[in-house]
Amino acid sequence: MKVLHTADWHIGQIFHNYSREEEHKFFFEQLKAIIIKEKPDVLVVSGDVFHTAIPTIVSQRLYYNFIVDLSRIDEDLQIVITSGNHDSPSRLEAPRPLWEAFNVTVVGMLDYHTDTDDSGLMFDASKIEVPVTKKGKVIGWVLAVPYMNAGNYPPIKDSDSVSKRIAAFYDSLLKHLKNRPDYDAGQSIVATGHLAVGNADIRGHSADIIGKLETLDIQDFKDVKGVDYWAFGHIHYAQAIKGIDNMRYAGSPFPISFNENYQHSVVSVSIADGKTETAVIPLKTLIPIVDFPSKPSGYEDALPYETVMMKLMEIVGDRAYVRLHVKADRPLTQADTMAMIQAFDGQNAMFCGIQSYFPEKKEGDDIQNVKTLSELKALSPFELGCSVYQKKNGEEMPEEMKEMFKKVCEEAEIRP
Ligand SMILES: [Mn+2]
Repeated sequence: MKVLHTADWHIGQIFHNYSREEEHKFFFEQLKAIIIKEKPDVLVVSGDVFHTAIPTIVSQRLYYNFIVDLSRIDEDLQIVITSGNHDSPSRLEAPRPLWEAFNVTVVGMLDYHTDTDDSGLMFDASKIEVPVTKKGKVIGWVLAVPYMNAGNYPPIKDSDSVSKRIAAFYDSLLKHLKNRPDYDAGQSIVATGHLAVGNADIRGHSADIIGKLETLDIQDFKDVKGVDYWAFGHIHYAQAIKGIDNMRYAGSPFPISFNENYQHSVVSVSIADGKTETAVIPLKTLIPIVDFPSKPSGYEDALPYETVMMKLMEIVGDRAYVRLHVKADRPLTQADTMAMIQAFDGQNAMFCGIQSYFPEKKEGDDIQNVKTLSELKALSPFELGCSVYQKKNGEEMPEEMKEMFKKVCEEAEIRP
């Protein structure tokens, strides 16, 4: 069985006020060419089809046109799409009966029972068991598992660990599949998921997102046997997971954030005679993301405003998303910021914000030495003001300003 694995499309994303429509079209053209060349039996899309739960009509049109187009270039191609945390499960799944006519299976959510069924499960497992057929014969299965909230994985005895519950859930799916009369051991099994594996390389995800990821422990997955390929989505950096054979994140098809400045790809998977081979197929990025002049490690190697401004003129003609990095050796005025934004006017480069780098806090800064509330209260407004100035600007308040500030403080204190 041959599988093409992709994920995290994020159709409809607005990136710093810019639409990604053209980039999605560019990716779809590449994906189409890859499918024509690779001839997979099934295309697996592991969640985050759309960027938002209520995609615009433009985004939906883009998606529908592309999937219909794909199903027409190859009548034998099956497509399996599952929801991610960004998708609305019900909205994605609503056209499920219509999609069947195009050989497309969409799973937005599990259908839960109020009680356990004959196979001891609290949900309809058959709904997510997708047979992959070739010339009328079932050659394999996709266990199309959508994104699930941690609380929605069925509980198991003697453990509330989310990780163990996820592993037990997949195990129960495999048992259910293998009990089907139309299952035989010669068929390949692919399992999807939209989740975060604990030992994955999470570059591409900003710190605040990581905090929200429910991670699962790879040790808990070691006893889940029988899956030929794990097709995961959620983490945007394409990678194979260490410790489990053939478990991969396909990664996003192009940078969804400034943290994703790396090679993007899709995965071609061949499963035959119980052996799985994967090949990473690189994708081209239409519009590069650029940290300009470069991403400094901190205040010391950042460049001052005037230098950045001067160099900026050399690159604004190039089509790119540009985020500026400026050394805050003096506070930027509103006019400075405006001048930077205006440098992009009528140019191909797209302004995506300014990051300022302030001096490192030094030992001995007054404010740093304050440990308790009573110590803070003991500082006069003048002392406090001076230390805030020093902290922000990395140098002592100039004498002239100190005198003016002292005057203001005294005048304020005289007032009843
Ligand atoms: Mn995503």
